[in-house]
Amino acid sequence: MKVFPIVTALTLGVADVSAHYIFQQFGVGSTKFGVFEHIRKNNNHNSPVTSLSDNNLRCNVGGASGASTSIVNVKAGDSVTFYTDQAVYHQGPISLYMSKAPGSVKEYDGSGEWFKIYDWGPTINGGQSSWPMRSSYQANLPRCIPNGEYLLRIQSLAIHNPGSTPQFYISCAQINVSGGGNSSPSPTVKIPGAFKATDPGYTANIYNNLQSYTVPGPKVFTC
Ligand SMILES: *[C@@H]1O[C@H](CO)[C@@H](O)[C@H](O)[C@H]1NC(C)=O
Ligand SMILES: [Cu+2]
Repeated sequence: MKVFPIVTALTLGVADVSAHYIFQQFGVGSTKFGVFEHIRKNNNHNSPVTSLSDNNLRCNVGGASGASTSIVNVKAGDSVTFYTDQAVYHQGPISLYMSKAPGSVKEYDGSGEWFKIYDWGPTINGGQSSWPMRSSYQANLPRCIPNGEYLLRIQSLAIHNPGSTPQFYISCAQINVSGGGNSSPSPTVKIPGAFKATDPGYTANIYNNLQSYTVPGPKVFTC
């Protein structure tokens, strides 16, 4: 959490206080779409989600449905990008997950199975770690996933305060995949449920001679 001095908070105005970075724009190939055009809008000023049993871990607070969020057509294998309003400034891993909607993704609450398609972890050198803190995160969708509507979820797990509860910063995009294959992506997990308080990548002290790091959650699915 970033603590603003009172004067700053008053100057910004209560309605606009947004203390944290948020993944608010989606892109496909070289096209960058509008703010919250294909990403479900949160309603919590993007304070982090911190409970490992909170359904808001799926698509953030306010993101349980996407009735007013557009769906973007993509091809399996396409390059996709999440853009933030300001660069990520808390250390920790960034991951991408997908979950296929049983019907229209606009109504899907993310209660089904999720698989992971990408991790951005640290670079570790001599006990020191550096983390991928950027304003955009680009990856390619797997080519073999079944066609259909999906939630595509990005997660920044902030572990910058060892000894304090880690924080999740999350957004979900609504995508419609075509040109895919017949794979059954695995392993799958439920969210919440995928992250445990005992995960080494959740409890790690990143400042204390870090030698290795395992990003929490399932293994990344590859075709
Ligand atoms: C998803 O893509 C398929 C194949 O292009 C198309 O037929 C269908 O209408 C699309 N669905 C939505 C919700 O855009
Ligand atoms: Cu913070």
